[in-house]
Amino acid sequence: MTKTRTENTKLNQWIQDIQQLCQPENVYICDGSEEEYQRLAQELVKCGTFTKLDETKRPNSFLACSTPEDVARVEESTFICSQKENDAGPTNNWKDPQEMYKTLKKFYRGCMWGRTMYVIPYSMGPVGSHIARIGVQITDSPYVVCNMRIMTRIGTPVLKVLGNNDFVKCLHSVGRPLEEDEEDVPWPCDTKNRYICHFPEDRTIWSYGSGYGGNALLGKKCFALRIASTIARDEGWLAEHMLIMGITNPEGEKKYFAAAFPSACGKTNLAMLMPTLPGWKVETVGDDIAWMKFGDDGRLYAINPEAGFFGVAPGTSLKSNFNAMKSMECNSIFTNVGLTDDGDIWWEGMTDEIPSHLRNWLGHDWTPGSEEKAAHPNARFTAPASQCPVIDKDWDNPNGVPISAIIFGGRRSSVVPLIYEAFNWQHGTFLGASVSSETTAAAAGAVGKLRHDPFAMLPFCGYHMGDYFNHWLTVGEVAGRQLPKVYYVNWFRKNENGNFIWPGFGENSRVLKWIFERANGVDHVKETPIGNVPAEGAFDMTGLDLDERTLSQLFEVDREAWGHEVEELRNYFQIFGDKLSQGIRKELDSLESRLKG
Ligand code: SAT
Ligand code: MN
Repeated sequence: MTKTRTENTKLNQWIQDIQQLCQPENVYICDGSEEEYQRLAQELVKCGTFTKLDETKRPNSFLACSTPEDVARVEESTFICSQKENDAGPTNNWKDPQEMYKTLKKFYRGCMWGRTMYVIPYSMGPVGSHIARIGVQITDSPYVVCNMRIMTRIGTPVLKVLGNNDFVKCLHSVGRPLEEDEEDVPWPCDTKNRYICHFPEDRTIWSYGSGYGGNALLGKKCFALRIASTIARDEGWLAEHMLIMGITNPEGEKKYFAAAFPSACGKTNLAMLMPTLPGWKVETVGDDIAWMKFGDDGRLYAINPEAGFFGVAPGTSLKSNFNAMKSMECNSIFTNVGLTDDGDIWWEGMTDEIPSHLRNWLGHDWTPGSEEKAAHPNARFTAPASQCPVIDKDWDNPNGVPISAIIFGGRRSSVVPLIYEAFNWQHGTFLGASVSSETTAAAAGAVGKLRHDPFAMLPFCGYHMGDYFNHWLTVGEVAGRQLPKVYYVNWFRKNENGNFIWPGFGENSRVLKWIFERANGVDHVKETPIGNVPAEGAFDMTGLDLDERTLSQLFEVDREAWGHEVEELRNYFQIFGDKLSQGIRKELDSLESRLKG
């Protein structure tokens, strides 16, 4: 008999309650061991969810392909169920918690028939770190268990640290009960009834119907961002959609930056960047989420609450992200990519040489020129962070790393220059609030449409976004804090012919260099109405072959275009009503008058 109870009274009660509600065939508490992972992976191979990749090409790695309807986060089915509607705010879908519990209970009743109910104790952040938090996910998806084992720290050591304390309750079901003797499908889900629900006051997540990414791996967006952002508000810290990177200059001096970009805008690439500038080095702490707290010394310290990368596969290559490719050489899970004839994986942009034949993510024969894609545009790799060749030596440090700069950015084909710097924290908060980006395949819906995405947190903020801006302002008001400088970057500006004007990737180290030098107080800026840009000659362009016109376009601030931007923002900010902080209003007004000045 495997153990179905723990030493935590509340957890035992909860397991019992959910068992009664969902009526699984078995209950299993995950210990997090390698042996357990292998066993589950074998079962997944048996039922057709996993294809084992060739052991010599991609050791201990698997491919899973979802149904075509379950391929990304579903924002329209994502709900914040706070007691008061106004606490969810205008950017979230709200539902009354009691109503939602009632609705969902109907779906959950008997939803795990014929399945095993897995209980995954997990820590977001190094086990035992004062910044880390513990959650327990119940799920009927062994695919989710395997992914959670890579993405978080799971199992017995977590239960030990948890003791009899509280935890974030995360319930997940794919919503596909099995009748007696019914054979399972490779990707069980219930796409007609998907609900990703957050109950911030109860520190509870209930997710139903989807097995994909952020809908199902509840430690990631649901806990580490939506629930954690509400905890952070209550406790005075920050839970952010940010990568964390260490950067070292040729003299050996090191700093850490955190950077927020919307999903699929290159956070993973930036976090693992290989600088083209000689002597500079980038090391990775995290590629998606940062939890940050001010230390007693007044500095801001960040941990990566995750333990793995869940990165976008298409476009990732040895050229575009060498370190990501190395991270997924073994012990990885691939979802919705192509399977080559020799048992390895492939996606658009992975290699210059295109396989002459493969099985695509839909399970169809694929040859170059096929109408279908080899991989879904939101196909993902799940790889252990520890396998990243440039993982920072302090990535696992329970005390976190000190942050010297915060960078915001998005995909903007026009208007926004390569880089500019906020005048101060309040202005920086305004820059975060004004992030907008062209949409990507990370969420279901149209791609390439401009949408406001404040702090890159639009789909991830667990409470009223107006209160969230205010929280940022308040955090900066406490005396004695050394506030990081704030930046806004845009790698994606295009010229009149529709071509990117900035080479990006490793060349982005030039931008990082300027930020690094600014953090050291080097004073070479030019003030513009929107913020400081590098002064003439202050930005390292050595060895870059860019024409004069492009150079001037990179840092160009077009007053007329920015005038429209201000109008647009003023219009957008109206949705926050009374909750829009004075500080943000003031910054918008000042920007407008500087543009006119
Ligand atoms: O939320 S996911 O983990 O599926 C990916 C993302 O949107 O960044
Ligand atoms: Mn993300």
